[in-house]
Amino acid sequence: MTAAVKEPGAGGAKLNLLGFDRTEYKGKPSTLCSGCGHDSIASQIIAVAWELSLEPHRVIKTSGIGCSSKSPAYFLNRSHGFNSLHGRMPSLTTGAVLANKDLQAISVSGDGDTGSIGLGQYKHLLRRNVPMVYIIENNGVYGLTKGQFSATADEGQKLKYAGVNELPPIDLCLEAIASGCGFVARSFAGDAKQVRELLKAALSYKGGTAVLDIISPCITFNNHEESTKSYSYGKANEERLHDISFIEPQGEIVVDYEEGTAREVRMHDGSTIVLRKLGDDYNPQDRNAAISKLDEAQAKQEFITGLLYINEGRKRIHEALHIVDTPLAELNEAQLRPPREALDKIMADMN
Ligand SMILES: Cc1ncc(C[n+]2csc(CCOP(=O)(O)OP(=O)(O)O)c2C)c(N)n1
Ligand code: SF4
Repeated sequence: MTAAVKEPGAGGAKLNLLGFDRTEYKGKPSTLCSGCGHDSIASQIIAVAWELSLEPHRVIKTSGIGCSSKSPAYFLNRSHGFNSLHGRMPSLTTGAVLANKDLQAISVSGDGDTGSIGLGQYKHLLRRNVPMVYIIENNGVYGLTKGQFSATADEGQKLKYAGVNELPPIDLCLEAIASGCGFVARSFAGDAKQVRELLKAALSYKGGTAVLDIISPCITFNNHEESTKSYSYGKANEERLHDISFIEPQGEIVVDYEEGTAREVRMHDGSTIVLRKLGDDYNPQDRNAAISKLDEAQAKQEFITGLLYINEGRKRIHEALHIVDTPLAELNEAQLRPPREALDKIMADMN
C-alpha cells in the first residue's frame, strides 16, 4: 500500500501506482439527499483508496440496510460488494473475510444498523476481532425510514415527527473499546482532512477491526441546531484531541515539530501515525484514559474527534481459530475434506 503518484496519463489525469486515475475508484451517482453527510464520506473513501493505490478487486464492500448502507454503491465500482440485511453486516463480513483473508473489507453501517438492531452483531464482531474497516455513518436517526430516533439520538432531543427522545444515547466508540477493539476513532463528515487521515490509518491497521464512527448529519431529518449530529453543532463544537497525520511506509516523512510535541504510533506494516497534540496530553494507547475521556465528553455533550484508542496486541480471528495461511476460498477439495483415516477414527470413536 503506498501513496506515490506517477506521471500524468493520457488527458493529463494523475495516475496512482497501479496506473489508475481517480475515476477508476468512483461508484454510481448518489441517490441520497443532496448535502447528506454520507456522500462526503464516500468522496473521502474514493480519494483515500486512489491515493493508497488499493487494488479494487481486493476490496470487499459490505453494508446493512439504511441510507448509509447504500453508500458502498457510490464508491469503488470495480470492487466486490454485498448489501446485506438490516443489522447483519457483521456476520456477513465475518464469513467473507474468513473465506478470503486477502480481501480488504470496507464496511459501512448506520447508527440504527449498528446501535439498534445490529448491536449484538457489532459486539460479537469486535469480540472476534475480524480484520476490517468498520465505518459508522452516525446521524442519530433512522434516515431511510424517515427520521425515527436511533440508539445514538441525544436524550431530550425533539424532532417534529418523532417527539421527544427520553432515552440516553449509546456511545458506539465506548462500546467498541469495552469489547476489546484495538482501533477506535471518531470524526465528523464536515472535516474532510481528518476523515481522510483516519481512513488511511484504519486501512493500514493490521491488528483486527478498525472502527471509525463518523458523525454524518442527516440534513432532511436531523439537522436542527440542538442536535449534536447536525452540521452547525459539529462545526461549532468539534474538539479535536490531536491533529493527526498519517505517513505511508514508503512515503516522505514530514513531521512539523514546531507545532508541539509529537507522538508516533507505528503499525505492523511499518507505517506510522503521528499525533500532534494541541495542548491536551492525550495518549491513545491508554485504554482507561480513552474510556474516561469518552465518558466525560458524553456527560458534557462534548464532541471529541480523533484517534481515541489504538492497540495492536490482540489476536485476530484467523489466529484465534488457527486458520491456515492460504485463503480458504483457494483450497481445493482434497485440502478441505478430512482424510479417510480421520473419518474412520470418528466413526470408531462413536462405536
Ligand atoms: C429487520 C428490519 N427491520 C427494520 C427495517 C426497516 N429499516 C430499514 S433502514 C432502517 C433504519 C436505518 O437507519 P440507520 O442505520 O441509522 O441509517 P440511515 O438511514 O440513517 O443512514 C430501518 C429501521 C428493515 N429493513 N429490516
Ligand atoms: S434522509 Fe437523511 S440520511 Fe437519508 S439521504 Fe437524506 S439526508 Fe441522508
